Amino acid sequence: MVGDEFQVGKAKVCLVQGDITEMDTDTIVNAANPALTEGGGVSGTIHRKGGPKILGECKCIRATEWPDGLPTGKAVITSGGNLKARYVIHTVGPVWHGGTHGEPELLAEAYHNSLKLVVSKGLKTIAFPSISTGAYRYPIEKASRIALTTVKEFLEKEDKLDKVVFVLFTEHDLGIYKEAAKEIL
Ligand code: AR6
Repeated sequence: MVGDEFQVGKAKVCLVQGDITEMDTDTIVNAANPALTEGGGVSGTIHRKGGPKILGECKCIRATEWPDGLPTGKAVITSGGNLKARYVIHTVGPVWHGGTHGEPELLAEAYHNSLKLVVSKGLKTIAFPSISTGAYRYPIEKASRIALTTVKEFLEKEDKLDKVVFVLFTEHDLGIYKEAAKEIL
């Protein structure tokens, strides 16, 4: 471990504070809504900075693959439009309803399905925001543990990824992920 960088299997797991739309990883992950519309939060910024190409591809995916909306926990991929990242993976995290409505499993699925998708496309580096911990109100202490555990378990079995970055928007959120990472990674 060097600073906020951890080695898990063949990959590095990094924890950084910042804006995910500035990342130059192969792909960044969007905390999307089932309709795959612009929305607010990280999604709003991705669409605003990435330009209309991303939304156009999202509309096409909705129409052809998920006419009733992307179910919670699933993930799809579009190009990165004007972003530095070449691709955006759109996944829907669970809305927090107290934790007894399958939220932990669904949050783990959102991370797991994003990782599976990036590997299936032959991509090597991925950056995640803290899915569900904004508008969807998932408590970040709990969510950070699920995020890190899911990534760790995936990387222990899968050796095709080089780097997984968690981009936390605030210093406070970064601190919570760092504490969880000390124990988990
Ligand atoms: N870079 C990194 N993290 C960010 C950024 C950014 N540019 N902007 C916000 N965050 P949220 P959710 C953090 O609400 O909870 C949308 O409207 C933010 O501080 O973006 O999964 C969608 O359309 C928080 O820690 O996603 C959905 O309707 C984290 O990203 C809904 O919100 C997630 O916050 C999804 O809610």
